Amino acid sequence: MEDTKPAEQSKSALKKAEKEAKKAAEKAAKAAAKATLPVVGGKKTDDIIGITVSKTENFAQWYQEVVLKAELVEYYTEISGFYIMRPATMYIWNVIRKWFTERIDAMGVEETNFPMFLSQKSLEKEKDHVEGFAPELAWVTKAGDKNLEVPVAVRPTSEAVMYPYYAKWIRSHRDLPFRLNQWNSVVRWEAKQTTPFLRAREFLWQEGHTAHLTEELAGEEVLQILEYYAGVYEQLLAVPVVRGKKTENEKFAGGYYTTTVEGYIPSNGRGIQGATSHCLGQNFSKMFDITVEDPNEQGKHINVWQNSWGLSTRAIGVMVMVHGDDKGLVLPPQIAKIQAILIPVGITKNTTTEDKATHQARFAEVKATLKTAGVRVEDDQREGYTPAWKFNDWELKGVPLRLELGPKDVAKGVVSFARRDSGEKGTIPVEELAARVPALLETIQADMYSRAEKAYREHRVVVQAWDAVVPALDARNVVIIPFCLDGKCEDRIKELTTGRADEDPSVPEAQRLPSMGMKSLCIPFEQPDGLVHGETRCLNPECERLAEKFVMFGRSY
Ligand code: 87F
Repeated sequence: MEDTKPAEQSKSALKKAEKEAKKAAEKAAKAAAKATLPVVGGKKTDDIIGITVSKTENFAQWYQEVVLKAELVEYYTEISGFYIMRPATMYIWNVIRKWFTERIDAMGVEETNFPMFLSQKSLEKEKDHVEGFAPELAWVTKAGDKNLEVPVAVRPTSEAVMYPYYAKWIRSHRDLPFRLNQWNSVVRWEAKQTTPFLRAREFLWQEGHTAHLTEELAGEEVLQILEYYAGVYEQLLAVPVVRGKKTENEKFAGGYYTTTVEGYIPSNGRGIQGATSHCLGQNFSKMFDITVEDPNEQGKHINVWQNSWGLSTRAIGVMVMVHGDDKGLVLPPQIAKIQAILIPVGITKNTTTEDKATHQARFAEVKATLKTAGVRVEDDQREGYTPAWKFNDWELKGVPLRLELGPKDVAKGVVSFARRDSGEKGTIPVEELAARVPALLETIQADMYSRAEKAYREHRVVVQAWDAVVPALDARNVVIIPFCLDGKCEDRIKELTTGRADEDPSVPEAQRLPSMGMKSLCIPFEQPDGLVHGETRCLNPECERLAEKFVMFGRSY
């Protein structure tokens, strides 16, 4: 090959690359064929329109079917662990983005966009905390057919990308607070099983990175942001969360302390981290040399106090898991692109032309009235589908309110409705629509939150006897226990609660509860009564220490 001309050489390289690409594509297609949903009753479940398993019977498959069939995501079968976010998802994400942006704007946070690649060198700066995450880094090693002189990593988070520039831009205490936020995607090459929204190899999030003069100022912001994260969950997604602080074991290793909002999935009793707001302390400002001159002492430099905070599309997955039912997705009205779907009913071949015309006119009026009232309403006048088929279709997609208008309704001057969340049905007089429908949507939002809040409250149990811990977990609870806060003790608690009961072959696999041990979810800011300092012992029977705090533990995502 030595005497082949360069042009030919690159031609053959191209051919080789093409061949390899073709092979890879064939392999991916095979994997794609396997990645479809399982077979039920001789039919592939993805050929059946509705959800084929109940949420209680097989939660994992139920979830997969809901996110696919409600058209939130599609599997990107080319590369495993990646998902396509379809418009239904992006609508929700954009509502969250708008709500959160309004609030951080008001705080003075500005929007930015940094490159998606990290150099080896900048990674080395924060070596200590990167070490643990190294297996998840994705590297680009080639451009075209040439190896890069220095490979670059795809950002898994942007501290190491951004902070060299913070060092450059932050000069004086007058530059503080310095606050930037970006909405982007990050890549973490997860080795664990991936799940749409909850654990994907690429996900959307916002990451805020700020710098302050003092610990106190940084601390205030940490809590302010945490409250907004709670707001995203509670006010938009109708999902309750517990606010708290992470233990040393569970905090972001590079930071000073981590605050978190923790959610709960009733179907399997697992806890799930909702979003985190970290105070990084001066750790990164020391690593990256981000300093300002001390306003009180000329010539003296102080390292800034930094925070970072992030909320990802995982929130959407939590919402699906909490609210969905056997018919599919159930959307809280706040985040529903279509809040009410108006469907014509009772029109048959026997309906007179005149009645049809009157119905058409009323139908259009109803829709216009609702639009004017600020309701996100659509109508479904598709030909060739029965009303019943349409009902199922919109239920699957989670539309909060179904409105039906038939000749009988027209005669009575009403519109019939059916709530997606509760199934409740009724009628609303046409002249009251503009007031009643928005009110009903608010009620739906509030009721969805209340039901989820009740489920969480009832499954968040204070446990003061060690032997009651595993049974409480098996009953799908998260537990709040007196704990010494020691990291080794926490590791031991995980070991001690890792059980085998669910490996029992006599129990059908789908019904087996997770055997995993529990980890700490957070130290709730709101502490239950009953811990006597200097008296109450740590609940771990092997632990000799006194309890410092009530800590929420659970099996978790
Ligand atoms: C995975 C690979 C490499 C989490 C990783 O939480 C690095 C990391 O640094 C990593 N997974 N983290 C911690 C992220 C901390 C922090 N960053 C800004 C956030 C919120 C947004």
